[in-house]
Amino acid sequence: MTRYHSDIGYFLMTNLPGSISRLNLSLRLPKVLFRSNTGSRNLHCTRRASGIHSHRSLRTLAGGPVSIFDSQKSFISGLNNGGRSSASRVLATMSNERAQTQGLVHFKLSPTCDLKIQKGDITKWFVDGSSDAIVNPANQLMLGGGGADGAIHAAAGPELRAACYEVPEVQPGVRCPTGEARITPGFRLPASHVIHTVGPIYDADSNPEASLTNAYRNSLRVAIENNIQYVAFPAISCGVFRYPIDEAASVALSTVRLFANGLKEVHFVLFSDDIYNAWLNKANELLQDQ
Ligand code: AR6
Repeated sequence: MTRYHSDIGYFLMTNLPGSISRLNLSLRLPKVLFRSNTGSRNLHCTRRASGIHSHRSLRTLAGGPVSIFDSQKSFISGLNNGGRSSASRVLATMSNERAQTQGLVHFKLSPTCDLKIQKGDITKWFVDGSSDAIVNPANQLMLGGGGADGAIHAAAGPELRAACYEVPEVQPGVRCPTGEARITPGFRLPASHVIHTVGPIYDADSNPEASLTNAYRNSLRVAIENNIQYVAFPAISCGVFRYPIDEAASVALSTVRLFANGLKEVHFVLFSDDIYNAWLNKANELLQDQ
């Protein structure tokens, strides 16, 4: 598949030293045709499946080894806050290919499915642009909102809202009941699909743990039914819906551990340090023997 990222291509053409761009492009970028603003220079690159790709990370690449060190520092400080990490995982995730993502930590969910926890903006995430999906913590109406939902709609463009509008209402004003999930294309997002789910409003739900479990479980089920191989979750219900972070981490990780089989990778892309650290702590507790 050919994708055009003309602005990123232009940045690469004009800013990266040759050796750095060759090294990192071979590790991080999809099979793309980069085109400069003038359209006069093209560059084909191959990428291994990876995480977040943004102008910011490309700028970091231009900084060379120093910026890689900076990434490792912030990664280590995240783990130190967690206080209970596995040294082998730390080392494994400090390879060059991962150094540009923010604190990416890798766990095994099963022999065929990996879990990756990182900090970042989920709207920037993708793996292959064809069998990948980000999960949108939406509301029941499914026509956009604040938080991650608002950011996802803004990045996907108005086509996403139009596609959501086509999802049938199961009752007036409800396209996706709490705990269920629906899928649409990703439109202008780098990921190919969006899985919309509705987590519980913590203080209003009669059984928030069951509802949050359902939101994760049904998102995974919808992904598998649609031949998605890579899924990225935010911390569902941990923003506007005010689910306590440690409890949410426990529900999220124990649910993906049970129901991710059939996927190649499950990612958590977490916006803030406190949530990232809670997820790492819980993953080290629940997954250390896998
Ligand atoms: N990337 C990753 N995580 C993000 C991003 C982002 N771009 N933006 C926010 N977060 P929330 P909820 C984090 O409020 O609690 C909407 O109005 C955020 O820091 O987005 O399930 C919907 O329409 C938090 O940790 O979702 C619903 O009405 C997490 O994502 C309602 O909010 C979830 O916060 C859903 O509330």
